Amino acid sequence: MELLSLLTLLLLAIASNEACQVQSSSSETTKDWWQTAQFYQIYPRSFKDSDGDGIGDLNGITSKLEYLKDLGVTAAWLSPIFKSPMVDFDYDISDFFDIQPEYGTLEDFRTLIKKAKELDLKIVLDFVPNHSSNESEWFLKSVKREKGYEDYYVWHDGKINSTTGKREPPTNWLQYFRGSAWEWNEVRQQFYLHQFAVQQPDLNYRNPLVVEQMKRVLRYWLNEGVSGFRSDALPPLFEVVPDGDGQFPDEVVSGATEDTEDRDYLTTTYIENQPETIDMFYGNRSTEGAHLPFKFNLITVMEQKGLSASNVQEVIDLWLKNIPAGRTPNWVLGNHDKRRAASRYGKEHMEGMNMLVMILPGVSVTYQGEEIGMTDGEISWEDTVDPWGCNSNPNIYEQYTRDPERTPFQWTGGTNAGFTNGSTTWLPLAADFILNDKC
Ligand SMILES: *[C@@H]1O[C@H](CO)[C@@H](O)[C@H](O)[C@H]1NC(C)=O
Ligand SMILES: *[C@@H]1O[C@H](CO)[C@@H](O)[C@H](O)[C@H]1NC(C)=O
Ligand SMILES: *[C@@H]1O[C@H](CO)[C@@H](O)[C@H](O)[C@H]1NC(C)=O
Ligand SMILES: *[C@@H]1O[C@H](CO)[C@@H](O)[C@H](O)[C@H]1NC(C)=O
Ligand SMILES: CC(=O)N[C@H]1CO[C@H](CO)[C@@H](O)[C@@H]1O
Ligand SMILES: [Ca+2]
Ligand SMILES: [Ca+2]
Repeated sequence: MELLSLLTLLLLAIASNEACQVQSSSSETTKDWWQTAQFYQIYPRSFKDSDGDGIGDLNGITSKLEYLKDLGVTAAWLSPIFKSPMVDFDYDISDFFDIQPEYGTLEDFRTLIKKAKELDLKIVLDFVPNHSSNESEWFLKSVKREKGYEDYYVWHDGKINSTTGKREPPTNWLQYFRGSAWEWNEVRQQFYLHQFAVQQPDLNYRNPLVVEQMKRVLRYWLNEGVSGFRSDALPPLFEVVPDGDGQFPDEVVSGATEDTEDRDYLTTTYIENQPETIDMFYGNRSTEGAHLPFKFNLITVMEQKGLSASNVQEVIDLWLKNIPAGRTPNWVLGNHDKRRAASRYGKEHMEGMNMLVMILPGVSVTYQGEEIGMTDGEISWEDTVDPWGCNSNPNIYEQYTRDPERTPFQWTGGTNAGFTNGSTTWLPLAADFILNDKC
C-alpha cells in the first residue's frame, strides 16, 4: 500500500554532491538545502524572452533571477532546456548533452549558473529518463541496429492476426497522448514502444547500457554546477517483463471511460509502477543524495472535493501524520500540466494558497505565474500546439490540452505583458495580463 501510493507520484531525485557530504559528515539534525527549499518551476519557453523572437530563453531567465530571490525562492527547477524538435516542448529530447539553440548556448547556461551562485539560488534541471526524441542519434542508431544500440529501445515484432493475416501491434497498450503505444518502423521492420507521443520512443531500462548512458547525463550536468534533478514521468519507466516467448500481456478495460483512444480506457498494470522503478530511483539510487516524492494532493484532492478549509486540513493532516520519520514533506501548488492554480482555487484564494505552501513544514513547489495569480489562457483549436490537444479533435481538445497553463509570464501591464519586446509570442497571452501589472 505504502509503496503503491508512493509510486503514483513523480519522484524528485536530488543528486547533489553537497548532499552526500552533509549526510556522511554531519548529525541527523542538520538540514540540507533541499529539505527547506522553496522550489519554483520555470517553464523556459514562457518565462522571459531576451531577444525578441517570442520564445523565452536562458538569458531571459538569468535576467530574472533577482526577481526569484526577492520572492523568497531558494531553488529554481527548469523544465527541459535540451536540444529537441519540440514536439512535446522539450520533453522529447534529441540530445541530452546539449542546449536547445532557441534557448541559448552552453555559455549562456554557464552564465545563468554563475549568476544563480552569486545570489545563492540552486538550479535544478529536469531529467526525462523514460524516452528520447525519435530524432535522437541513439534512436537512429537503434533503428539501424548499430552495435551497442540494438536494444536501446523497446522493440517488438508484433503479432500476426490469424483471421486477417495482418501484422498487429504486440499489445493493446495505450499512450498518454491518445491512441496505441506502439508504432511500426519501416526500416527496422519492428514496432517500438512509446508511452508518450510517437516521437517519444521509450528507452529500454532493462538494458544496462541505457542505464549507464543516463547516469552519464546526470554526471555531465552536475559537473556544470546544477544542484540536482527533478525526474520526469517515472511511473512508465519500466514495463512488465515479457513471458518466455517474448510476449507482453494486454491490459484490460478499466471502465473509467468509453473513449477507446484515451489512456484511461485500459488499466496500466503492466506499463506503470513496476517494482524495478522503485529499485532504480528510490531504494537503489545510483547517484548519492536525497529524494522527495512529489505530493500532489493539494491539487488532486481539491479538484475532486473542492477547496475548503476542512479539505485543506485533511490533505495536510494526511501527510504530516503518515510521513515516515526523518522524511521531508513537500507541497506542490501547480505545474505545466495542471490548470492554473488561480483557475482551480479561484483568484481570491491565491494569496492564501501561496502563503500556505510556504509556511507548511518542509518544501514548497510552485510554478511560474502562480505567485501573481495568473489564470488559464483561452487557446483556440487553431492555436493549439500541445500534442495531447492536437491528437484529439476540436470538440474535445480542451479536456486534454495543456496550452492554457503555459501562456507567457506576465511581467508588466504593457505590450505583450513585458514577456518579449518582439511582436509575437509562441502562445497567445492569457487575457488577464492587464490586471497583473508587476512592473
Ligand atoms: C529586442 O531586444 C533585443 C535585445 O535587447 C534587441 O536585439 C532587439 O532589437 C529588440 N527588438 C525590438 C523589436 O525592439
Ligand atoms: C519521428 O516520428 C514522426 C512521426 O511518426 C515522423 O514523421 C518522423 O519522420 C520521425 N523522425 C525520425 C527521424 O524518425
Ligand atoms: C483480427 O482482426 C479482426 C479484424 O480486424 C479483429 O476483429 C480481431 O479482433 C483480430 N484478432 C485478434 C486476435 O486480435
Ligand atoms: C538493487 O536493484 C537490483 C536490480 O533491481 C536488485 O537486484 C538489488 O537487490 C537491489 N539492491 C538493493 C540493496 O536494494
Ligand atoms: C509534470 C510533468 O513534468 N509532466 C510531464 C510528464 O512527462 C511528459 C512526457 O515527458 C510531459 O509531456 C509532461 O509535461
Ligand atoms: Ca528568445
Ligand atoms: Ca518506459
